Amino acid sequence: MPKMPEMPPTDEHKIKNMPPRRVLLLFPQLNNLVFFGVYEPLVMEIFSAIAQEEGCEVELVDLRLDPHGCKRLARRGYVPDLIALTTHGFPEVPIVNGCARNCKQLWPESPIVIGGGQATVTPELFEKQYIDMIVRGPGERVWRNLCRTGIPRGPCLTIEDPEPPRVYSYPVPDRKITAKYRTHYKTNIPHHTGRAWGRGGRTGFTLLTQGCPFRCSFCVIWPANLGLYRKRPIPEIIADLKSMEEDYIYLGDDNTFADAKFAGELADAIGASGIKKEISSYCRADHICKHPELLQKWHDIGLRYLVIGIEAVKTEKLKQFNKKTDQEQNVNSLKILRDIGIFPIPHILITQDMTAADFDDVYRFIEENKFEYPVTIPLTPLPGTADYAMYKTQGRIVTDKLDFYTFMYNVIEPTSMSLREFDRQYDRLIFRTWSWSRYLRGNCGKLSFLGFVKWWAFVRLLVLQLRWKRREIYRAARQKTQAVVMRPAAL
Ligand code: B12
Ligand code: SF4
Repeated sequence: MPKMPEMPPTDEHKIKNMPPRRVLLLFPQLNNLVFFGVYEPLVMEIFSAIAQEEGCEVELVDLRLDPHGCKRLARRGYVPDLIALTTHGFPEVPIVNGCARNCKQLWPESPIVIGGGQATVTPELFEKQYIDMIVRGPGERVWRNLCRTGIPRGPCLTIEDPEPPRVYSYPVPDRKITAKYRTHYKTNIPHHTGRAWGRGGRTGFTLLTQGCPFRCSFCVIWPANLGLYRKRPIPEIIADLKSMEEDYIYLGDDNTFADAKFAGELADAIGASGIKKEISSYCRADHICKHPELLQKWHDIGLRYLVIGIEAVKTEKLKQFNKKTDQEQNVNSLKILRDIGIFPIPHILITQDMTAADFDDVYRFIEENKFEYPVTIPLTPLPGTADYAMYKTQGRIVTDKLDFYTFMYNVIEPTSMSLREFDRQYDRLIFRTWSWSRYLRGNCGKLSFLGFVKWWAFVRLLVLQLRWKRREIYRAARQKTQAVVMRPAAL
């Protein structure tokens, strides 16, 4: 893997009195039924701050909100010296490729660099004829260098930072650059009270750490971050939180509380700084069990919602996932959170070896724990994960079409029922989860009537859309079976 390109130091850049580079930052559209919300393009806000420190002029287009932004800039005569694009996930690969293609049409001489989790795990899927550089793994240092040097001419290079710093440090994200879009950064999914999250749904977004020290078999986070786990300096986080005008903050970390000492010191610093926000984040069940006092401390500074990777309701399954938790911890962690006053948002994986009785077990778990926001996710083998390699070898992947890798479709052949029956079981689970019966028996926790009605309508619309799109998966499955049947005949 080539290292970062050599660069002149900033001073030399200044001595040569080079004009500041015009840098264009692009956040792509996302490929999904858009329901979650639109969050600020954090990585591009960070890169804007870095580019400005390096003396560049920055333009940012959030293509989710302004799909024609690039064309408009080009019409005005704007020509960037460097274009940076992030990649989000697997389903966004064709979108990012399309974006690079459009940019090359508008600005044939402007080099394009892409980076992010998907560029890290599958750089080969990006169209190198339109892209000048692919950056794998942590990008804040590489980006600073590119702002100083630009991109060398020649074929597309795939590079990574050879020695990512152990500390994840960068300037305060530049939220002035996204001020024009700011009121659109919102959470759409229904709140348990029925009201919008924060003020009118408005949501601020940041991260405290990058990556994860664990190695779960289904998870793309560790491969997407080259196995690293890095923490931001506490004073930088405080400055970042202070720069956000929203009352509701989503901490998108994958494993926010993995280092209890760091998380405790951070909570103290947030408390001392007088920051008052309503916070949601992620945590492992075992961390909650080991450090209930830490979660209490975070509750005191505003933590109200916590996604827990429950993943399975049996320890045996958790072992298969290499999750390094057990069912007792799952149950205990939920009790601890309830006692503190934090809403648990369980994420439960629906695996393709499940029988009808297993679906019932998952539903029973949801009922017993009276969840307001249970999330059941069909296990989706993302390229880069251990599970993907396993299912690929077993020949059980039904479709490679990226649109179906959004954690909402079943793309693996089930072992104990047909694909259609598996989907029926899955839909039944969702309908039971959001049923009047669960609500009226008082098993939806603190979900208000309005909140319930919103969820009820929301999931039914969702399932309708899913059913419409699944027809394509069934077609792919049929073709796969026919191909298998045909093969011996052709021999
Ligand atoms: C924030 C987020 C979102 C936001 C959208 C993004 C946004 N800003 O609005 C929301 C919450 C809406 C969202 C939704 C979804 N998301 Co999302 N999301 C994330 C999350 C938590 C953080 C990404 C992020 O912004 N990080 C902040 C930046 C600063 O960090 P970074 O991207 O790692 O960047 C560093 C490097 O990668 C690199 N880098 C990044 N870009 C670039 C660009 C260049 C040019 C360079 C040089 C370097 C570089 O440098 C940076 C600094 O070191 C990730 C998980 C994760 N931790 O990565 C999942 C993640 C990307 N999401 C994922 C998924 C599946 C989804 C959903 C489909 C889930 C669902 N079923 O609803 C939806 C679909 C969206 C929709 N249409 O509704 C998956 C993607 C998996 C995959 N590989 O396909 C991830 C990885 C989560 C996971 N656990 O698997 N998501
Ligand atoms: S599932 Fe959670 S704990 Fe496991 S590797 Fe992914 S982020 Fe880490």
